[in-house]
Amino acid sequence: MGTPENIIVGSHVWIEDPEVAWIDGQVLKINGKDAEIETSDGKKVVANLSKIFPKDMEALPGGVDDMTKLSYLHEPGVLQNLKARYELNKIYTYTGNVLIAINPFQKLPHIYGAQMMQQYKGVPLGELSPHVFAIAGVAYRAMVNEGKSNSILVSGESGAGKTETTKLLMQFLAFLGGRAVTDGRTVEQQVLESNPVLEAFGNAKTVRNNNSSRFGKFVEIQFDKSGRISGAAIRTYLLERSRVCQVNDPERNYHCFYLLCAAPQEEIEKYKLGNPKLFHYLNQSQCYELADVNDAHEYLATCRAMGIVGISKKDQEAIFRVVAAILHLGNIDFAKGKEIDSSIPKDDKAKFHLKTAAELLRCDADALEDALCKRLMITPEEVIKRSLDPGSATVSRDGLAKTIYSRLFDWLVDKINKSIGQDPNSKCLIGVLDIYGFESFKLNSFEQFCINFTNEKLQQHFNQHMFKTEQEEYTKEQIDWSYIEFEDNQDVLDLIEKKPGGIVALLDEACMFPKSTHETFANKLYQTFKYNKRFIKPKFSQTDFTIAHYAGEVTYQSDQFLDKNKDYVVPEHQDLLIASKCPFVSDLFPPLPEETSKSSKFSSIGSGFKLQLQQLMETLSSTEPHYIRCVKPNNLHKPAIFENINIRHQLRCGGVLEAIRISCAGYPTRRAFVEFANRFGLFAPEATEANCEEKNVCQKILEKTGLKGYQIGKTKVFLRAGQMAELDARRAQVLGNAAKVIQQNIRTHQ
Ligand code: AD9
Ligand code: MG
Repeated sequence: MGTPENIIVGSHVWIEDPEVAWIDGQVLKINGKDAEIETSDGKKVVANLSKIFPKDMEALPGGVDDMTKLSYLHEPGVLQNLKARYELNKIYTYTGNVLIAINPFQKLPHIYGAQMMQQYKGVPLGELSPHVFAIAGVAYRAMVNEGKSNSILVSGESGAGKTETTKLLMQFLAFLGGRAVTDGRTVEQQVLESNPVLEAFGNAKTVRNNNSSRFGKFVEIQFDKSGRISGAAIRTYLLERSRVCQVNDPERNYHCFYLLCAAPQEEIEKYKLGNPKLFHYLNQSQCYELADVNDAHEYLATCRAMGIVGISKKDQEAIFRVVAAILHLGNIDFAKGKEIDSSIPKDDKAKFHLKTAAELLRCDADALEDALCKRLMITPEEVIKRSLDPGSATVSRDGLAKTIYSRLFDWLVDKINKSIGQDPNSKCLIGVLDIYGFESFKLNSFEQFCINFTNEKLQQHFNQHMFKTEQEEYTKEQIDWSYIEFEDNQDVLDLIEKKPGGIVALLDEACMFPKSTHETFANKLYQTFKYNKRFIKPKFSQTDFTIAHYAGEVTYQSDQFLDKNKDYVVPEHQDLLIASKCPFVSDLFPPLPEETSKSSKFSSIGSGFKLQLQQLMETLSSTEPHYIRCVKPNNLHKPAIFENINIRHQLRCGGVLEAIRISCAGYPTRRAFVEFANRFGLFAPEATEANCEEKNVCQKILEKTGLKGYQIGKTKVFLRAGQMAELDARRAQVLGNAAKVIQQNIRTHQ
């Protein structure tokens, strides 16, 4: 992307800066490959010419609404443009067909209301300011006109605004494809109301986002022949299970626990609840309330939304009974029993919660105690009841809580799907994907591994698609093109998912082998991938491993990988809940098929997830994709703060810059003939004066400049990376010379 040959003394340029990512300045001197630059904050710095980018001195103060309109398409230019727009509350910008959305962290009702929806209805992309509605509109029209399914992929890091964006997309699609009826439960209303229900049970406050989705979601909206919404299907991915039992300050558990504790008094008494501070699963963190959220109000709103998506009052009661039971489970503490290595409920308080949990789950209290404190050992000779020590009983208790909660979540998704209903005759759908972005924390475990695996998959899809549309534009303009190289991440995907021999497969193997530990697993990885350039063994660890992802290196701690990969319900827990007198509870635990319960055939979260992803990718590849990249402008969650370094990192991770690079490998700058002729007409005044056709004027100009490699299409000039900068430099020179001549003339005449 660099164009050092165009940089001369006096050029305005961008250079890298540790604080603001890129700073502008002016070249004072050039010594060989280095340039001395005076930056706009008054410093003098020396930088290699290859690290300097030309600055567009004619950039519009309010920025351009599409990055491809930038004269210089490079990282500092992109960042500058986004910043200029964000300062004016213009949070949306296109990069070709990709929409970049920067979280405003404030309500901007004027850009979303009914009036806006009306405005964006039926308007082609690019006619109005960039907007999520415009993207949804394009997808909808493409579907109606071409009869082809479309998808909208929303990505970005936690708190970047994916879920809010998804909801806006769904609102607009419901507006376009809804029926005029407002009473009763229409399909589109149910689709929209599924959001608050899933958020109550699948979202939680984290340090990154007060309403963080702890699961991935793909909503498939089906349409009939006339473009009306006729059905929908929601698929969810990998709910974070550990949060049910373990919450770090200042985060919270899932919203549903707190809103239930704020329910009307009658319910509180029925479920024997009270202040959330009383419950171990909630009081590990000191955060109980959310700013601007009233849990009592949320309880009622959630019940209302549940009603709309078709969950009966009776089922609602059962759902909350199970949620309350989980809170009581968490308060069953254990102490040492009489026998060695055995455990019993610690005190009267623990006994009370055990009894209450059993009552709420409609199962026998003694059976619950047994299921938590004992295990059956089946040997060829006999069945032995073995006791668990207090530590193991606690693990058993938490395991039960997590299993019940994740089954409850799956039940909700299933119920919503059944009640909205699928349209078997629908040929077209619009899929909306709201899935976790790339994650790299101080400590990274199995969850991050799966999340980053997802992102590798989506990145590959994105690259391939961007590349394809690039080529299509060239074909449309009838210009010659050759194959563009771009960095493929197939090698990372192979490392993770190849069968046999990829990390997921090796993890499964380790899980099936009883003597495995995370040390043996890590060792196996080190041996297998010794020469893999995407795999690194960190110097100072015997169990961590690093993957060189497309978005950067991430080091994973392997210690919980084996446990977290096991999708295993303890048979004692299964038996306990199947026996529940409440059909809702027993239905959460359908009996296992005979074979699987006997043979110890192991079911793996990693492989299951891999399969789900594979299906998702198949669905996506049968659709025309549209991309929205959400960006989080700062970590303070405050409006009007644009942190350059932070944003640059996200643009790099989201592949936005890679897409730009792909486009730079071809003909990144396109200019309509008129525009080009106006800007550079001064190189070929005779052609401009002769009133030639615009295309011919452009041709003349380009011939005169002696540039190589450009192309002239049907309506646009296509320039190679750096050529625009070169033309501008020459233009500045011509204009400068002209100015000098004028000045001299003025002087000689004085
Ligand atoms: V996570 O990966 O689920 O943790 P998301 O989904 O990317 O994350 P979310 O959509 O929940 O982020 O947005 C975070 C917060 O930013 C919201 O709760 C809003 O307060 C705020 N936000 C996001 N988008 C908008 C918007 N278009 N207008 C106003 C917004 N506020
Ligand atoms: Mg979200």
